Amino acid sequence: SNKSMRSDGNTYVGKRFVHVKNPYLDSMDEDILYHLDLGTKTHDLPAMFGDVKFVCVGGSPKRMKAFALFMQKELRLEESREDIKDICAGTDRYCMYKIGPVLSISHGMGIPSISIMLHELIKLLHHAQCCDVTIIRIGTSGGIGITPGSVVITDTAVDSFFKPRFEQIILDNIVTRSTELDKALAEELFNYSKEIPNFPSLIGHTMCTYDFYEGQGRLDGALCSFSREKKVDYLKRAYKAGIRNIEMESTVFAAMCRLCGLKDTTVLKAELLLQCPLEDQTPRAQTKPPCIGCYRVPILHHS
Ligand code: R2B
Repeated sequence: SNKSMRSDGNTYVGKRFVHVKNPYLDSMDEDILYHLDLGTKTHDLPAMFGDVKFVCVGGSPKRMKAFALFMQKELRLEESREDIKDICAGTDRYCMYKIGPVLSISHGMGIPSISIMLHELIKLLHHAQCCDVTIIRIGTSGGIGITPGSVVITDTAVDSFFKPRFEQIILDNIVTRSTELDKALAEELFNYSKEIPNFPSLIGHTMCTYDFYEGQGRLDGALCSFSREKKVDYLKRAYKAGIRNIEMESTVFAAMCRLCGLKDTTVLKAELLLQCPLEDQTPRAQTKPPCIGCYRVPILHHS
């Protein structure tokens, strides 16, 4: 059957288009995607992006360029090597590369930064009439009670209270949105990862915080008002609640993508040692940047 039911309550038959939920957009003469340096009047978005099927997003522009080059190799599109140019070169907010049906985009650090990018990306995919799009955040995270270097495939993103929700402030209201990710996609990626030797991976909940230091129980920020014991107690409780890593974007990513009809998950390399309760965090700067290996999961079987 080409019917699929998702936890957002929608049943999809046949092609699943990316939808926007804004009644004003249709009546706008032009939609300017400010931070991507693209627009509906200045660019032929269906011609440029209509064939996109996979969108991979990650924090740093350099890493997303490296990922694009890696994809080019994997998809054997190297002959067009000189074509690897930043589509968003007119702005230094984000970078974007297109390699066949794959888009690689950077989103910066934290919820506000990824949320601006996602608004404009979702509109872009909608204007381009893309369908059946899978979006994967590939990035870095801090592991809890797992071997450093493990890749955590997120089934559910949770907030700092371990709840599967994202609280979006809209004007002066708080609107709570669900942060369930696509469980079937997480399982699929996990199964693929098992085919790769020496590739420690697991499925778990990912906690998303608003801050890298106090919000993640770190003792090495400019401010720290809690004890080591309180930190360890918090992380132990997080572990018990099924959380295996911490980062700063997954709740808004999950909330926005599911509302707009994108298949979504996050594949995050847990790069810092946070083996609660035995070890303190290793400062991020002392750990190696994620290796190209952490990209392999989403790539291998979606060519
Ligand atoms: C992971 O790494 C960044 C902080 O160092 C942040 O963007 C995140 O989620």
